[in-house]
Amino acid sequence: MEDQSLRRLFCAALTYRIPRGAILDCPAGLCDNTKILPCNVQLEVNTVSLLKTIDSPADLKRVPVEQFPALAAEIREQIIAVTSAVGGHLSSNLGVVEFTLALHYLLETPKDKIVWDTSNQAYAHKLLTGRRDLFRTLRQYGGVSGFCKREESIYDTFNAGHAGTGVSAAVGMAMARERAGQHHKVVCVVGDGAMTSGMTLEAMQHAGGLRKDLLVILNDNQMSISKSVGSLSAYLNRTFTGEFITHIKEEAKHLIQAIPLVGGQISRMAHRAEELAKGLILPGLLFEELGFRYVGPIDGHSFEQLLPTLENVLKLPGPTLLHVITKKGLGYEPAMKDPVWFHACPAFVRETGQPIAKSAKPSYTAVAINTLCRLAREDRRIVAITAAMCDGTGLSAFEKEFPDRFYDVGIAEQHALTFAAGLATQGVRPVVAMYSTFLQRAYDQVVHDVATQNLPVSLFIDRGGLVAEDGTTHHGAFDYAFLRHVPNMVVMAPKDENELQHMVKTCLSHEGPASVRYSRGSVWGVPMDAAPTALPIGQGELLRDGQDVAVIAIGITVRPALQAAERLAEEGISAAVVNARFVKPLDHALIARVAGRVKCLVTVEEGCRMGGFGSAVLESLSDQGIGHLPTKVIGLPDKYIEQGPQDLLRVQYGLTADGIYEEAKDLLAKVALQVGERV
Ligand SMILES: Cc1ncc(C[n+]2csc(CCOP(=O)(O)OP(=O)(O)O)c2C)c(N)n1
Repeated sequence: MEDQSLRRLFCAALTYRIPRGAILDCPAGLCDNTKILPCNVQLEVNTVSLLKTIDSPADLKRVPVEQFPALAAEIREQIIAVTSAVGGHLSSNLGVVEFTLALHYLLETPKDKIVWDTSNQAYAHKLLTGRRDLFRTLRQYGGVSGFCKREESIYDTFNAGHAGTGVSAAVGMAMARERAGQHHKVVCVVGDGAMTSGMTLEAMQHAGGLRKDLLVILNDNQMSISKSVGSLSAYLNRTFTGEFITHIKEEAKHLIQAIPLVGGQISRMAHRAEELAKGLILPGLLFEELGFRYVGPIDGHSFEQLLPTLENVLKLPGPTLLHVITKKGLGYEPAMKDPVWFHACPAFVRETGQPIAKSAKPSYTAVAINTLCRLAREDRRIVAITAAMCDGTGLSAFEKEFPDRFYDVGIAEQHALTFAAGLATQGVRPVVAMYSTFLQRAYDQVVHDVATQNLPVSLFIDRGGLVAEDGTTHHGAFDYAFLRHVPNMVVMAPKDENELQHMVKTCLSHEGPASVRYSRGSVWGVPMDAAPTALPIGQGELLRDGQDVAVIAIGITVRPALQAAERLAEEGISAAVVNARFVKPLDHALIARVAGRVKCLVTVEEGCRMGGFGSAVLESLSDQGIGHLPTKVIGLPDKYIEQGPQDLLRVQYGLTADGIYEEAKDLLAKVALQVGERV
């Protein structure tokens, strides 16, 4: 067969090995010689490769269906090899290989649209849609994104990274199709975790009312990152435990006993009840009530079930929900055993599943949550809330110690904040630990529910600033800017882990809303004070005095600011360094005092420049009549920041000691020039 010989041609044994610290060309041509693989990993491609024959979904259609299991195995192999080298969302991706193949086999993409909710599970999709050879650059600077990106491929229909946006986007695409009089399919794949998010439910009920053709595939692996929580996931889970089915059978048995002599008929009823319980009542009823035709559940790893079912449901008119059961981590033993760790894991040793690099120092996350636990031991009013990020936010430690004071609300950031506000009205001291990027979704709840009422809700903003490989959708770039203008809000960021423990205490001692923002990664390793102490609200600290230039820094940027000042001092330039501690309330008096002594100012923040900390300093200078002082604001520019190692991105955006030093020198040179011109 021609196909086969073609395949054999492609299947020349190919093994590429990438040595430790290999220097490879940046795949996107964005930079020269980027070090893109951090460790000694061997990427072995199957010697007989089906995958190598697939450059687009059109090629997949030529693969005989009997070979799909072999192809699925090869895709898994690739995903495991690359993820073990660079980290990534392993368990979710291993769970969707079969139905990704089935979808691309049956649909006419890119004419037909697949929307991947969150899109952390789109690796197989990427491998099948022309990104196979670049896949080894996954999540690296200039490389393939770990999420869907329209700018990366025409097969990526919608950019994502945050959960719960998929169905909304798909409904929009379906309505655009109707408006244009077109007839292609629109399919959205959404996980059972994301299904519980408010946005998904809003979109489902909208779609149900519109009654236009749309297929939603519920990828039910019974896991969000951790175990799915809440009544909806309990509703879905009952299918598997069989509890509900057993209950129905029991009821039917009672019925038989209650009505003698009609056993045959009743046993048929019992059977029907079981059928209903399996196929319609449970879990379909909820979706049917939302206006969706419910089909399933089916085995998401069985091509025998997937292919005919999908083929049929794709022909059904109106909104349809296909319920597919999958197993997270399938095909890699360690990921099956620990799907939570492998949900989004760093590079690991393939043979053992152990992380390649372990930091000897704790993370900022751990310091914040350890301090919280310490304070919670003394104050019974303290409770902690996460929105489906129990491990990521470190709150698993709090849950372990205080299980009845811990709430995982699911992927429901908006609810998390208003829930906290409700608790706070009743004298409880809630702490919401959330990544900066996900807090964006709860902006109105901070403004409207927490801050208007000046409620003592503490926000522990994790992953503030650059987060590295997750890239654009996950950098915590905006929190300073979107919190500092909220009345009543206290906005803090510590210079180191010792100050972090004090800020945790400050948050919990403050009788109003307060936030503390910390970075992803390991702490500096400074000595820790014996006990956390509340800081005076709105008081910064002058770390070093100077007469030429003052660097006013916040959070993680204070240390490089100090290093820059040392370098400047070596050249005879006297630089003051202020640790602002508070973005709000700002220490206006300290800023004025320092500004009065120097020729120019530099502000530094690992956040967006527009409206952020530097803007706050400029406003303060202006308000105090010293707006004429030449000032340079260092921070993230007005664009979405790409993926890449934190260190590399910090260099790129001038957030290192060198970057601050250069800007200070540059500004001083400009000032000198102006003075010279005036003279
Ligand atoms: C708004 C938002 N909150 C939290 C997250 C973090 N997060 C990423 S994937 C995920 C779990 C998604 O679970 P599910 O939808 O079931 O998909 P699975 O990964 O299990 O396939 C979470 C909570 C996110 N991406 N977006």
